[in-house]
Amino acid sequence: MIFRTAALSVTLILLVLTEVWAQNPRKRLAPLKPPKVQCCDEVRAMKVQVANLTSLLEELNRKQETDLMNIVRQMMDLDKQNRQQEARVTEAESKYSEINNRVEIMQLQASQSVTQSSSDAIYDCASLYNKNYKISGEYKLPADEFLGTPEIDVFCDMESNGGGWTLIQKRKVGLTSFNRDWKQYKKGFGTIRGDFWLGNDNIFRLTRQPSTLRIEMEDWEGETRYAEYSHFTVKNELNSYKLLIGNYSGNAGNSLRYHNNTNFSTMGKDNDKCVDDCASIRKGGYWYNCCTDSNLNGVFYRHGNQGKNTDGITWYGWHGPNYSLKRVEMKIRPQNFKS
Ligand SMILES: [Ca+2]
Repeated sequence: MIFRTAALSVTLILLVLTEVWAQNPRKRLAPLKPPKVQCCDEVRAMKVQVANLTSLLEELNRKQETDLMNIVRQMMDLDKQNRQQEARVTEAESKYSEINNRVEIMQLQASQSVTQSSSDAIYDCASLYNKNYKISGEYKLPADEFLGTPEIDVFCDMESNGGGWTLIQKRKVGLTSFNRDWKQYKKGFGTIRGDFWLGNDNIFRLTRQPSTLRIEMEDWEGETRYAEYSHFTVKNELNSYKLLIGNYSGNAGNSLRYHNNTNFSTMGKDNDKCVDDCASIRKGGYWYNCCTDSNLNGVFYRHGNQGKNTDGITWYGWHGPNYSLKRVEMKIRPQNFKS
């Protein structure tokens, strides 16, 4: 009995030991297993991350591509818009010039039809102004049958100082030489929309009625001055287009008075009151005395700098003999003109 009990005890102890033994290795192995699991999880996580990144990259690539495409498309759109705008500007410009042309034609037709139908003829821009043509621009004055002179292209200033002004001279662009001979000054030269001399025959024709002369000047600093003579006449060719002026007003100084009662001189035609040949010294056509207190048909010097030369576009009463003006306009209208 004692042996059986002891045997049972031994068996129990063995069982317990076996159990303990069986548990122990598991306990000892346990710390080995978890790192293996952690490693694989990490790899798996990394794989997932890589996959995610790859798809993100692909997405980014796609997005960049579409962005690029969008930019290209936008640029193409902009280019198209640009071209459309350019076309619109061109169209507007051509429309503008078309309208301008139409206005000019209307002005022309108006002046012509008025001459044919009206009892009072068109003499100058003042006549046109009085017939309600109040846009500044190029007009055609009809031929003068009495004088036997042809029609004249003129530029009418219908805006400044009451309008009705017929321009007889303009210096502004500076590309037209005013150093010309008698014949050219007689007939006129240049372009009506640019620099020109209307012609001594035309000026004689226009000043047969009592006229006012207004001279507007601008210097290279942008300042403007004027000189006005309420009496202005130019005689005919037989009288060498002699100048008669009087009754000055203005703020530029009276620098045409010295030229009053003198004949017109040009290159090759010395009608001045001097031993010298003023026209060749001052390089223009003008009513030279001996020689100048003004030289509005002189040489155009850019920025007024004529150095030591005395042949520029001068008006001594304002800037003296060594300063060439930037812009000059000489215009006339009848003394009795009312705007
Ligand atoms: Ca002389």
